[in-house]
Amino acid sequence: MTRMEDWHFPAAYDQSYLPDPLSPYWFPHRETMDPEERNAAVLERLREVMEYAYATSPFYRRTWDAVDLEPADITSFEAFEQVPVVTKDEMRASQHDHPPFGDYLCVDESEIHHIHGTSGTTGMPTAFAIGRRDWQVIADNHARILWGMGVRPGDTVFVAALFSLYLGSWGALAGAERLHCRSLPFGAGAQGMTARAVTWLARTRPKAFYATPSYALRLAEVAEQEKIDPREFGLQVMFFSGEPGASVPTVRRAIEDAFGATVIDCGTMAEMTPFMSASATAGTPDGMLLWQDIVWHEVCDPTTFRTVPFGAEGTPVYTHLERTSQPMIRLASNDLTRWVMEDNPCGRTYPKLPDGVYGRIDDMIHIRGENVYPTEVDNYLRSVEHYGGEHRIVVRRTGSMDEMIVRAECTLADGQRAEFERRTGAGLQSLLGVRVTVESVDADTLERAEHKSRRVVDEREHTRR
Ligand code: 8LE
Repeated sequence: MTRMEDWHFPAAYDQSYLPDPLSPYWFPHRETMDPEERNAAVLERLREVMEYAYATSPFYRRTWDAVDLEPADITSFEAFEQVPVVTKDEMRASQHDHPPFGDYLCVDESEIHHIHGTSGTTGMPTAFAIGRRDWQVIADNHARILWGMGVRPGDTVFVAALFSLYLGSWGALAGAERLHCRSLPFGAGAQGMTARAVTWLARTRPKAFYATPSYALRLAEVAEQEKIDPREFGLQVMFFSGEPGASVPTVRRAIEDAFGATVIDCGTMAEMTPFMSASATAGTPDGMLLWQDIVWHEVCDPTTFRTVPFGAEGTPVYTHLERTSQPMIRLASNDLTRWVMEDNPCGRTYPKLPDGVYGRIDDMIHIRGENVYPTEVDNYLRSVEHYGGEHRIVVRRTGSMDEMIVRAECTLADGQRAEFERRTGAGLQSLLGVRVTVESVDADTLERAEHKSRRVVDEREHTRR
């Protein structure tokens, strides 16, 4: 085995390194090696990361002592799958008892370089503390993944996401900077900013663009209102994280058609930064590859947290291989996906999520014995003629019956919508297996998301978990 490029724990990358300009890979060996050989190296690394966490974190020590587990026991992936998963509630409890960063910080507070967090709109926010050296490693990892998307030194990268507690924008920026790009940290979310983004995109004609998928669609609408064709921005690569969309077929097509660019899906969770470790590439633009030598991604049964076979559906569970500050070891995502192992056209030997991450387990709507993913409704509506681009899903109980109402924007005049409502309702019903009442509203009347969309209004809250 040739040595895996810069494979150490703690990780440290040569800050002057850039690949051969003609190589599609940042680290040719790490990316294309025999996956069994890579897995063997990862298994050793998992033990190393666990030894580090056991020595530096009362949180992990407590959790593992309780089940009689020691890092040295991790001699197989089967053993690793028995390591208890970490939940968001446990992290919140740890931060409550050991404010502000919890007793899984693992580095001295003087090492902290950035503090981020959850938006905290529901419940207590979680604080993310990232060490100085880790930040550099994150930048290296993201630069490597951006290289895989076809972004090169000197390219302009336009970041159109919130610069605040949200890690998405900062992570994309750190990668672009390390890749020696021209970074344009435009941001998002302030009054009038979307119209200004249109102006700046038209003036600077960036090669690459980062946002949430919802926001890209919003931007396309605003550009059209400003009488500018988004194709004039000249974007070539648009990469997205934060929510399902880039792998939802009709959403992906709508973005591709509006901007004329390649759409790349990426993203795990903010806690898992380098969150771009699940990402498509220029040569394999569909779905997301799991860059297993950066973060170890498992797709697991959501009750036993054992991995499911390739081909099956499950929930992602993530483990950092290179973080020393707040390393996550088997973090449960509560998301849903399906994974496969096949030959990737780009030559990388990573497993793949062919349909991306299609939703969160707790966002799934349980109605009359059926499970409905909000993304299925989104995907369907975008294929319907005269759909106005935004909708809400309302679930309510009338008497003993649950009913689902889809409030959908329609571009037809008021008197001509009965057929749209009937046809769309019938289409949704045959797709989802539940009766759906469609109520149309005027186009451009429902609020658009500047960050992540929240379209479900469940009025039966007591029946949800
Ligand atoms: C489907 C990954 C990042 C920084 O962009 C982010 O949004 O992190 P955050 O705020 O911790 O939210 C993580 C959750 O967003 C995931 O658990 C998943 O439900 C959703 N998510 C993020 N990226 C994607 C995604 N869902 N596809 C994605 N590409």
